[in-house]
Formats: sequence, structure tokens, C-alpha cells
Amino acid sequence: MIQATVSNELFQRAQNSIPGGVNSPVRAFQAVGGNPRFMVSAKGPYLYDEDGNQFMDLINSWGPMILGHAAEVVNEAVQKAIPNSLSFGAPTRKEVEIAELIVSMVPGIEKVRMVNSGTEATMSAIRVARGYTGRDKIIKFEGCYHGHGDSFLISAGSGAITLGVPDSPGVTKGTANDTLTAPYNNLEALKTLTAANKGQVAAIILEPVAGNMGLVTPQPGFLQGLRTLCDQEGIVLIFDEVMTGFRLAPGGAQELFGVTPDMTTLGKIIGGGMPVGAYGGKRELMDYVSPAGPVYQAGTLSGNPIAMSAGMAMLTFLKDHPETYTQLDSTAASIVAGMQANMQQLGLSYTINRIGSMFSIFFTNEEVVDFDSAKTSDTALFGRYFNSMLQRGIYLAPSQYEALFLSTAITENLAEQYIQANYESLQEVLKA
Ligand code: HOZ
Repeated sequence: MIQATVSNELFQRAQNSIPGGVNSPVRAFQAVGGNPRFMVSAKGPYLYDEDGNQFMDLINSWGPMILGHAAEVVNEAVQKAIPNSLSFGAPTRKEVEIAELIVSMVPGIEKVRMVNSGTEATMSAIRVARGYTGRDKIIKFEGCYHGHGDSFLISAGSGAITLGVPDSPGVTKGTANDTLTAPYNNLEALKTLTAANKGQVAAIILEPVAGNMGLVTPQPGFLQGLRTLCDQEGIVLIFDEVMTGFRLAPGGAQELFGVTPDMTTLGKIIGGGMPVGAYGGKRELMDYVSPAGPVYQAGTLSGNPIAMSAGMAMLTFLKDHPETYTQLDSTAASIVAGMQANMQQLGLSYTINRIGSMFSIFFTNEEVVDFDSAKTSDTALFGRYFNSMLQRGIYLAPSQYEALFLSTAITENLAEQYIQANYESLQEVLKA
């Protein structure tokens, strides 16, 4: 049994001064049972907690640590930037350079504005879409999560599902009424919805690969169909690539699927692990943003020099090393093949969805293509599996409704260890 005495004490203590003891709900482990582990450090493929335990990390800060923790290329850039002050609240050369780099890598981005989180990016992107089109409504998909902005907490994924509050109290009826929802991967339902709200929809926003109801990939033709519909109806198509940007390909899911949105939101990885987000898109849309245009959006910490240095180092590395993606894909493919072989041996047929270095196991025998099918998963079983893997030194996302993210620090050898732990954990939870 892995010790958790110090983490347990800290969690207890945290309850007095932090809501629920954590600064982001999913971390509280409520969806899987048990108490969260409090981390001290991480290096390469491993996290180390307050009790001195080592865990192989399959979250990687929900994506950004794609090169493993404390990657030298990023750390060196941060260390070099620190002596020059942590914040100016004035423009810098680095902001120009990272903007140019992002524009050169992401097909749908001609201009980009840096912000501090994915939530800020999505909130700002829909404001621009509304300002540009003069329309109020937006369409999002059930089970997709776009951060905690009011407009998105309707049928939201991630922690909002886990904690049973997909439509959060505190969101006004007016805001909720302006957010329409459709089932993911269902073009017909979307066409009906847009027809019923003709001329009123400013934007359709989606994760081109959904990662917040577990991993759900777009069905063939879905993204292309969205593109056509948006063109026909004058709707701004927004890809939320906070998780998939620079992870599935240098140009994100839009490069992989060959579908270019009007706007893109980015986060996590563009700060190399520091708090950064960005939104960008077509020149004519982005020129609506203040001070070029009338849509207001601002931030003292936006373009922060340390975060820009980390992000620049990360993105430059990814642009210069496309083999990173081949390596990640091959390790993820081995892991998933191993998990499938384990299931065959144990007579199980749970669903595993994977694309590149992101994957999810769903404890259901149904194909998972949308929120409804994701919800057929046995979440109690997932909780037992999670804890069994944790006991074997593997740190998974603490909810069925999240994706896993590999890093290049997870070697084929570690992949073997993972597959073995998966076998033992499946066996253990089946016995229970
Ligand atoms: N919203 C994140 C998962 N989709 C979790 C963030 C966190 O707890 O760090």
C-alpha cells in the first residue's frame, strides 16, 4: 500500500482555507474516491508526492508537458528570462516572435492575441464572434468543455460532469438562453438547430477532438460538415484547441484533419507549462479586437515575459522536431495495443479511444462517439481502476470524463510497465 499520510494531512488542512481543499475541482479525486496526492516535484515521466512516492504521469498537466516534466529546453529559457524582471505590463520583442511562430504553425491563425488561460481565450473568442456578426447566440456541443466562462457551463464536460453540475448555478438565464447545445458528431441535429435559429448564431465552438468527456474523436466528415454549414450560414467556426493545439500535430487538430476554422483558442502548451492562453484567427475577425477594433479585451499579465520565453522554447522545439509526434504516436499505439491484448486475455471488451498521444479507456462495451455514449461508462468501475493503477505507481486523470496525455519521456520500456499495471488493475477490479 502506497503511503499517503502527508498528502492526507495537507488535504485535511486545505479544507479550512481552500474550497473543497483544491484550486481546481477535478483534482479533489471526488470522482474516483480517496484523497488527492500533493505533489512536490516532477522530472521526465515521473511525479513525486509529499510522501516520497513516485508516479508515472499520464496527465502531464493536462497536456503541456509533452516533452516530460522539467524539460531542459524550456527550463533554460525560463532561467534566462528571470533576471530581466517577471513582468513589465508593456510590450516585448518576445510577444512579436511568439505571435509570428504561432501564425507560421497554425493554419487558421493569421493574427493572435495572448491571454493567461484557455478560459480567457474562449470567452474572448466568442465575444469577438458576437461583435463581428452582431448576433448573440452560440452553439456548443454536449460534453465539450471550454473553461469556466458563463456561456460554456451549459451541458459542460470535464469537472462539470464529474461533480454533477453541468449547468452551473450562478449562470444567468439570459446567458444560458444564448447558449444552444447539440450532440457531438451529429451534423443532422446541428443543421436542425441552426435552421431553427437562422440568422441568430454568432459562433459554433467545439473541441475538434473532444477531451473532456473522455477522448472522443470526430467521425469522418463531421468537421468538414461543420465548415460547410458555417460558411453557408455566416457563422464563425471556433476550434478550441486548448488541449489538441501543438499536441496532435504542430498545427493541432486542424492540421491533422485538414479543416481550417475561422478562430482558434489555445492554452496550456503555448506556455510550456506556464499559465498562458491565446486566441487567434482570420485577420478580419482579429482586427475587431481592441485597440485595432471595437471588441474590448485586455490583461496586465498577457504576454508575460517568463511565460512567453517558456512557450517560445516549447513551440520552437516542436516545430524543429516533427519526429516528436511520430514517437508519441508510436508509444501511444503500443500502450493501447497492450491494453487491448490484456482485455482479450481477460475476456473484456471495454472501449478505448485514441488519437496520437491522447487516449481514454471507457468502462462500457458501446462505441463512444458523444456525451450520451460516454455516459454509458461504469464510473464506479473506473474509480476502482484508477485507484488500483495509483497503487501501482501510475497517475491517471482522476475522472472517467478526461483524456490521458503522453509525454516523450514515457519510453517503450515504461509503456511495458504501464501495460503490466493495466493488466493487474483490470484483474483486481474484476475480482472486487
Ligand atoms: N479542467 C481540467 C481538465 N479538463 C482540469 C484542470 C486541473 O484540475 O488542473
